[in-house]
Amino acid sequence: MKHWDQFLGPYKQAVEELKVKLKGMRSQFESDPDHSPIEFVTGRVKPIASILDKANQKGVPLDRLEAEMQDIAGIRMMCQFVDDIMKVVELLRMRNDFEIVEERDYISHKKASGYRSYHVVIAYPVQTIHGEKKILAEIQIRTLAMNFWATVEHSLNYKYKGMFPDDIQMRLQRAAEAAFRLDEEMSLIRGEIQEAQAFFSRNKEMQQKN
Ligand code: 0O2
Repeated sequence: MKHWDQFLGPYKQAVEELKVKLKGMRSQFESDPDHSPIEFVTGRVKPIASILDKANQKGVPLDRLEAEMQDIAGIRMMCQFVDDIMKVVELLRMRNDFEIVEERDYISHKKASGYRSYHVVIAYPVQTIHGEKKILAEIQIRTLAMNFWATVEHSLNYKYKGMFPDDIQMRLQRAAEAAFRLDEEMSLIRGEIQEAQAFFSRNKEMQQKN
């Protein structure tokens, strides 16, 4: 257990630091006339049981985890609109506090499961008492609709261990299509939504001042 604490320490630190930094990007948009492409940010360190399961499934020896498992540190950035996703990716590409090592576009190329999301794998330098340590972290960028579907599918996957009964499989596929259509519809009335949101936050500001 002490070994796991030591191994996961830099990942925990990376997740905490990245959450502060990427939430900071959202706060900066609050004082900017542009609409924030980031709705909210979450992060987690993969639980030990999931690390072991995935290593087992993929045949990764435990001494290769650091080099081969890219999502022990995981960050999610949620957006309102599909177009916001590439804006967030551009913002990540401009940063110089980490290096992008890989990008996976499951939006243009959705997975057979119906999963959609944009993954950016980064090498993030963590400062430790033994010096700098670069760790891999995966940033998943998705819309609220994509996140809803992925969260539900993930729970069902956990229950059925990937062996979905036919009716559930069919419903999940239909739900994935519905989430896709929801994203399309929201994109079409994006201007209206943003105007209403700007009006709402101006009103809130005025009320706070009075
Ligand atoms: P958790 O519990 O989220 O940590 P592979 O497992 O081979 O598909 P690989 O090579 O690690 O994946 O890379 P990938 O697909 O870019 O990233 C894996 C992570 O993406 C998963 O982590 C999920 O978070 C998410 N993901 C990928 N495919 C799906 C999917 O079909 N459904 C859902 N709900 N999420 C998906 P873990 O380790 O599976 O899980």
